[in-house]
Amino acid sequence: MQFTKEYFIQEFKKRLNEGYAVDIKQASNFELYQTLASIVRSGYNNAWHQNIKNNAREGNKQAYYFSIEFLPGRLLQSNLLNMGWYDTVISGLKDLDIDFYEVTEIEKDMALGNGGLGRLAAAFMDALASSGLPGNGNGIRYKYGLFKQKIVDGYQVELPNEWLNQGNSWEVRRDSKAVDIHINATEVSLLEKDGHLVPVYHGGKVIRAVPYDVGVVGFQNGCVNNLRLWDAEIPESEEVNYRTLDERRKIEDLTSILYPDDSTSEGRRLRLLQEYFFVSAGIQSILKHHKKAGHNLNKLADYVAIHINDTHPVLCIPELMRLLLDEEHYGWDEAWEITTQVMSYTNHTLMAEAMEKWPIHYIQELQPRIYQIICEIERRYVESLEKRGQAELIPSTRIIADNQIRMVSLAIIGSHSVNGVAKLHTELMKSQVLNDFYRLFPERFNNKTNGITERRWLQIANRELSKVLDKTIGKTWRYAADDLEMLLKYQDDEKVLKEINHAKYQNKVRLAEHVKKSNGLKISPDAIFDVQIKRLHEYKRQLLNLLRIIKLYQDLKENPNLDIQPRVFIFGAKAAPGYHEAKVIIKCINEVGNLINNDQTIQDKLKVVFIEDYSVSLAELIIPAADVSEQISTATKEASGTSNMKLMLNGALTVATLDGANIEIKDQVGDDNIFIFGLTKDEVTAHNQTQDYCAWDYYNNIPVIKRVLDALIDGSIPNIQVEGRHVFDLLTRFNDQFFVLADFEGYLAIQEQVDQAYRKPLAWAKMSLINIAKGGHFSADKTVQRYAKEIWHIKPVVEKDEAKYDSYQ
Ligand code: CJB
Repeated sequence: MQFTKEYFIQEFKKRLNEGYAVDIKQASNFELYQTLASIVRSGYNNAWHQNIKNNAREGNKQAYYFSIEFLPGRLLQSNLLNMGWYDTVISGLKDLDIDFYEVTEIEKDMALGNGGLGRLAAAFMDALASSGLPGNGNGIRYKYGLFKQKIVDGYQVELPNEWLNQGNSWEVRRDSKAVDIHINATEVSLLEKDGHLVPVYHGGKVIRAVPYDVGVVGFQNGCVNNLRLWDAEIPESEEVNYRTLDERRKIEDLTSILYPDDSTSEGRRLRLLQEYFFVSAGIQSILKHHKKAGHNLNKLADYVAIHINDTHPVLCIPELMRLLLDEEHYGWDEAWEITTQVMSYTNHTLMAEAMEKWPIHYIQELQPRIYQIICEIERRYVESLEKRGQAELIPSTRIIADNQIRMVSLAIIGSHSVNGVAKLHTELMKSQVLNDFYRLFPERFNNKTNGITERRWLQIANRELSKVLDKTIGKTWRYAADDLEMLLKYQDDEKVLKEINHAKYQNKVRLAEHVKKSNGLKISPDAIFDVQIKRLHEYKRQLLNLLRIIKLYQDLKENPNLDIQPRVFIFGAKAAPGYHEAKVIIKCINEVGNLINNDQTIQDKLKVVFIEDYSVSLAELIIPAADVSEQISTATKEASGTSNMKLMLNGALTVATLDGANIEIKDQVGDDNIFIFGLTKDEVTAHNQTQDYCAWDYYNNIPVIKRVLDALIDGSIPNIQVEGRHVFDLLTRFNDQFFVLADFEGYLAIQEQVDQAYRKPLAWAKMSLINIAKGGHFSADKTVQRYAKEIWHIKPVVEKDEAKYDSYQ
């Protein structure tokens, strides 16, 4: 049946009455939201079901993306858009006198991730379905999502984010697909059974993993994939082994928190258990499915590709080996062949401290059989290098060293593909950090530059600009992001440029209204909106931005008539709860903001806004309103970045170091349409090699640096006695690990160029237009299509066919 407005209205009224026994006028936004979500779900359930059946019937090879984080944000609008129902629903609700956008605000963000890594995983889910590719997610259904951030007296305070309190409209619990996982055995012995030696676990306990599936709706193609998130429960048969509340709570804890406190050994063990839990559950369920479809496990790689997103799911490798060896009785060589054909791995960071290493005894305690298998992988690996005459590469690449398991080594040794997430990142992987592996397995290494979903970031988040695009270049860009390039023809068209500026202005007004409500601060949409939104990390250098703000403030105090473009500095950032330095920086940003925002003498030329509780939904509000995008990490440190792509797509101009995907953005838009500064990767590498960097020299010899740094400790910024000193020490006594001072003058100079450029609205709009036009280059659809073709070898199973979601029951 055709999904018409009349049909929708009738169905909406009916379901609202059935579900809540209320009239529209009395219904709460929550009731309206639930009713709407139920209609949307019914609209894609059939396609979802058919998709699962088709894949099984046709024996389509499927990819399984294993990730400890998924950060989809809200799903109502994107599902509606992808189903092609968006306009019909908005118009229907309008007839019912319901404000659609107000209703969407009720939905809690699905925030099962910290930042870029989790958001990328969610973007890939959307892009896979939208490309008609059979690709599924496998992760954890955390009871508490990423913590809720409050700013109290300038400090970050973390509160639990109980996102499931009112249920999750998009999930379906699938009891029949539950699997059991044995952990904490004290001993493994071998027993003969049916002619095979079978390991028997002594001691320990069994946990039940219950999947909650979320349908991932493709863009107007009828393809609905599966995001499977696992919850931990106590199996009935095991109840007696969990007698105390404490023992029961341990199982609840397993899937409670996204990132357990890793400053304690208990927290670290819990994290490892989480990793094994979702890996084992996922692999067991894949094998079950494969066998149920009647396929032979020898042919697993013809039907299944398993992707290891960063090192957190690396236990996939020994777990698949375990199941093939112990349950399916394969010999080692065959099992290893199958495993390496199936597994592929993405590296997302080269920061040494982020490379997971687990103490041997943690893994032994968790699952002694897994430890045995890792030891055997290691033994055979070392032996193979000795045989190949490459024994010199053993120490740097082996899996077990210093009583620790190096997860990166296990990932690379056990996978057929290893990729980085931007050209520079992959080059650094190959030439520096993982060079010894590259020498051993050059054919495994490849690059897959990250991507973003234009649908969410442009079509949904930036309706003003979308309208301008529709009017100017037609609507094909909504289906094929590369068509945004058609905009280039209009780069000198004054009318179009003015419309782009006007759309931006409207988005700025919207953000300003939010800031008034959330921060009680009035900001002018005429000022430059200068945005830095990302996790708070020293290498991302929010501090560099802050030092410049202090410098501008000092200049204005000296000369209140200084001719600068008014600027609003907008930050959104969460610090890891245990990352002290990052929290200190948040405090400093907020106190500098307090000082500046309350100083009448600078005539509103500067404002500093820290938007608390940064999230995907807030990003949807902030990004369309940004004029300037701050991508200022120390070269070599940011693997890729993805906010850089979202911001350019929305017409913000990028101030960037030559790091991560900034380089590819520059290659796309050209040197004239981006503001580049700072040390290059070679300069950073040279400093690191020669250890010649001396931060004190910058402090002592460059007056502007001395003046700014002194402000941190001389009381001129109130309320940061401790934190200001801490930051001062980081930048001087601890020798400024991220070269903030080395890049400071270059940063000031480039920002001066930004200031000048903003004075010419049409020239600015032209640069903005070029960025928008080139934004399609970073479509996640294209990225996953490359993964599909070059790594997973999966093919589209659904072609574009808008009618499919219209078969509404
Ligand atoms: N990244 O968000 C995370 N978490 C990690 O633990 C490691 C890396 C980020 O991944 C993004 C997606 O690939 C990258 O764009 C970003 O540069 C990286 O920091």
